[in-house]
Amino acid sequence: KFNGYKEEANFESLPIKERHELFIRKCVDILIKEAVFEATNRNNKVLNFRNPEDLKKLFHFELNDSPSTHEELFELIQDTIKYSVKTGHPYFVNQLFSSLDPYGLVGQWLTDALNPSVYTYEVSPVFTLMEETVLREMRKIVGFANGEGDGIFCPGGSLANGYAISCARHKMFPEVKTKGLHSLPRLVLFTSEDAHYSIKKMASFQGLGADNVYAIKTDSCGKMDPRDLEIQIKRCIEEGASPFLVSATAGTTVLGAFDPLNELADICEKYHLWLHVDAAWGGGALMSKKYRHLLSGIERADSITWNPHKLLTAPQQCSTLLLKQEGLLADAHGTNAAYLFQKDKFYDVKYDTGDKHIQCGRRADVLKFWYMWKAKGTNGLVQHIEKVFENAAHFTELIRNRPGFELVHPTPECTNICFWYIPKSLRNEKSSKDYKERLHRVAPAMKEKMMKEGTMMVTYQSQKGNPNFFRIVFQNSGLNKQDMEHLVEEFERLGAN
Ligand code: ABU
Repeated sequence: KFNGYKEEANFESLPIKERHELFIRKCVDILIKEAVFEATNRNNKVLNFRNPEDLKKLFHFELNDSPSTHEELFELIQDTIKYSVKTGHPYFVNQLFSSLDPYGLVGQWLTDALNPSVYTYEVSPVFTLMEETVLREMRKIVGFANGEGDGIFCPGGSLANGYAISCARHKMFPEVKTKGLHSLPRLVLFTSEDAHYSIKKMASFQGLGADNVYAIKTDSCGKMDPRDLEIQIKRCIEEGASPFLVSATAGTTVLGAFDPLNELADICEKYHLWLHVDAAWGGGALMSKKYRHLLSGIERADSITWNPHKLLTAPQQCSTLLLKQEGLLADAHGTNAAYLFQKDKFYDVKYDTGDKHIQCGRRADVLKFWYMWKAKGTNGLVQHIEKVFENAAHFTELIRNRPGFELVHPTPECTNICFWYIPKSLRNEKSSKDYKERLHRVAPAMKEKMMKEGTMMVTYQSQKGNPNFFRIVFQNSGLNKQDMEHLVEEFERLGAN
């Protein structure tokens, strides 16, 4: 029943400390075997899907008055692994994160073993200085002079985008901090129609209102149209509202498009607007001389969201906000809680960084990324990025002229590739009236089949009136050309009819 994970015969007679040690060692054995190696083995499934009602019956979710035995706890670990999606599996190409980096994993485990909260230097001396080091290095890579500026680790890219909105607003209207929204004119921000939904969400959350996020047209690649941006800024001014921020995207969520940052920066300078770049997804390309041109002009941004848990495959979560102006985060969000951020401490209190954040307790998301970076060196990160871009290009060429595949855009810029799979039964039906409707139903049906069989995971969506199409995402540099061929053939197998 317990797959060999039993307690020792003399377990009950051992002192509690030894019992805990044995328990932890056995759990780590299970994790290494089942959550790391078996979970990333190509011969095993990506997932073992069960409908919620069935999973409720199969899994002991309920909480009890009496304690569970260690053997029951081992079984719960195994069941958690069994029914979870193996996001480190090479064929989990569903999301803008994947892969299982051994150094990142150890960094994550070390973080959890030390259980820090990064608000004060007194509680998190090492993590505070690690954050300072990593954020400065990232700002250097972005191209901010000498890596100067400010930055924070955030719980996800959406929150990082929210911080950017808050800083931009504070810079223009510092009185908002004390007087609130009543003191302000109607503020408007601009982002492309393909931008991440968090921009709207954060505008609502901060009381600006989703209607005051003006959606700017994109071209056929998904890039923001600078001419439409200027038209919308002028419209906003004519309406008597106050434009304050443009949020550009470097690597859109679906198509992977990079907005023309230099042109947008020119417009922001002309109208004195804050330029934010949401490079949560595409920021990793900055590591490579070969691909950083995609983000040309990013050094002109006032703020940047960059998530190392995406293209750079740090374990979830690892999101950053980088700012050009030092001190703005603390000015906008600091409240000087006297019980935590005492000004009369014996060390330099500039290292008590917690008041820049809107949260109090905060995980040390830096360690896993710093540790990976140490393990691979910057050169290793560059090689990783170049490999995933090569993989994406290889996959694109494999499907470009292959019967049944049709690219949504012929030259994807990032490593997310969007395409339709057209089953044989539909291949000669393009002119029929209900073609789009029938094609729209293909991706959900194939997705259901792939989830139930557990052989791979690739997401789909419709966008701008297009019928549902697949978006496959490459950021695991452990994948090779055979994997690309396997994935293509798997689409053909699942779509056969
Ligand atoms: N920013 C979250 C992206 C989610 C995804 O499409 O993978």
